[in-house]
Amino acid sequence: MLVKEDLQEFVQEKLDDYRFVVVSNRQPYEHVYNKGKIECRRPSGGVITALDPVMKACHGLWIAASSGEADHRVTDRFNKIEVPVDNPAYTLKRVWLNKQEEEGYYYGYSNDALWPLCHTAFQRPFFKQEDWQHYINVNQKFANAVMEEIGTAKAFIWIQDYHFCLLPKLLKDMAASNQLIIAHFWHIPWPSYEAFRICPQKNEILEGMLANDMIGFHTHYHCNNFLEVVDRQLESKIDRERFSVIRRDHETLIRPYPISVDFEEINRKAQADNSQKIESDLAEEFHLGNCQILLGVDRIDYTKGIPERLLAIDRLLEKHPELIEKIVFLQVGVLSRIHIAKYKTLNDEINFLVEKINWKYSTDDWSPVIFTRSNMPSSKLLVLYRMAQVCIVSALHDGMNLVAKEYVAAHYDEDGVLVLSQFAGSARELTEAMLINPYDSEQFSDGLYQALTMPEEERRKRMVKMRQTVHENNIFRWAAKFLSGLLKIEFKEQEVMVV
Ligand code: GDG
Repeated sequence: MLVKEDLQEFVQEKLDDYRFVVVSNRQPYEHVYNKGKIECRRPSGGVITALDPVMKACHGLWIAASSGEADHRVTDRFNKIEVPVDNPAYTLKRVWLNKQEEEGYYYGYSNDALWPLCHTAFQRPFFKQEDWQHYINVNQKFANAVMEEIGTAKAFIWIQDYHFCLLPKLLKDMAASNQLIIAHFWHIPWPSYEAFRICPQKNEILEGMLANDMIGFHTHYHCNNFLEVVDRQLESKIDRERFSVIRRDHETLIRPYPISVDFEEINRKAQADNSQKIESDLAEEFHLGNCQILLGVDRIDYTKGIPERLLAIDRLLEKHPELIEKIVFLQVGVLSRIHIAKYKTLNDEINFLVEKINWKYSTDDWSPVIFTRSNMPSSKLLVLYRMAQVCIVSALHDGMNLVAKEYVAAHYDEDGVLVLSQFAGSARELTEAMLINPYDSEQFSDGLYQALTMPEEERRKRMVKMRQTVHENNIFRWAAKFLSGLLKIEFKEQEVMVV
């Protein structure tokens, strides 16, 4: 197992001459007003969950878009702030976007075009010329922010996700030759050629991305899709032996690195001293009584399969009325991207289903579904994971899905059953989960029933195995493997672990 200190040492040793810079759209900490006072909050989302522990270990610079109304009040004249505020470990530089940029680049091109294009969730992507123009401008704005920080110094730039397809090329064009090592991690699925070819800006996107020295995906499957798309779309050489693309004398390595979570930290926090108190508060807040808890935790997004999950709960209670008053399904669902019409419709659909199911089965002091939209503090969330007998991850398509791994890491009691969509990247590693097809209500609801009635011995056997997997393949190992892959060093864990 690789720990935080090993990654720290590895970065110091191998990237010592280089500034370490991460670029993402979402920032790891935002400042907001609460009752007239400035408060620092952690936004929800997989990229932040994964990268924050890495940055705490590596002490680099993270450049991201501002998102909190009080952000500007706490940053210095270079738009920077040391974070986390109570125990600074790295620097956050904020980029300010105006309303039109946010609308066009974030809600428009990133999330109404690229997001549905890359996920097979049967939602049509919209490609609007003005959104694309904002996407270009914002990528340039981030390129300027990076260059403003690094000047002529050598730097390793680690770009996150689909918001920045053009950034690698913009940076390479602006920097001196050999000044930058640039790598990109793509957190969502990469689609097949058939799906990708509808994108009007496909060549610009591929050209931009192939300025990277390496592109990482969660799975081999996404790597193969990417290579196939490049092969069919651009004049280039695909080196199947080295798993790379060569275009105009520049080589881009394509590699699968399944992302993960900070197992040790989650495991520790889930059993913190105050966890008993948090547990009883949660039971009271959500009227959980003695019911068996089935838990869902997601950003409200059509890729996460939340209506499908509700339909499976409905079917479960239809087939097994003996579960009435014995179980409760608690969904923690933070609102996300609500300016996009599809998300508004999804929200209405979820509300309708929750009401319908509760109307159908509620008794005097019991309702089967509890839905909370508040962003839960992680101390509470980790205890809730541990309290839940079953965690339901029913994504229609997901790059990885960290909720699945967090649930496993929080179950220090080695109990609990993970019901996991076969279409989430995590299903490839967590094979001891109860795998379901979210589109198949019958099989899905049968999976839930099996999870609820699984003998203890079987539950423990599966959970122990999954915990070993997440413990071993933790977030520090992911980062170290990614970086060593990039530096073309043969990854030898023993070497990295020497203190
Ligand atoms: C993208 C890819 C890939 C959610 N609600 C609360 C809360 N969360 C946290 C969870 C988890 C994170 O948000 C969600 O991560 P996911 O991986 O499930 O999903 P995406 O945001 O879609 O992430 C995904 C990921 O990138 C990483 O590569 O796995 O496939 O789509 O950490 O815990 N956290 C807190 N309160 C909440 O209410 N504290």
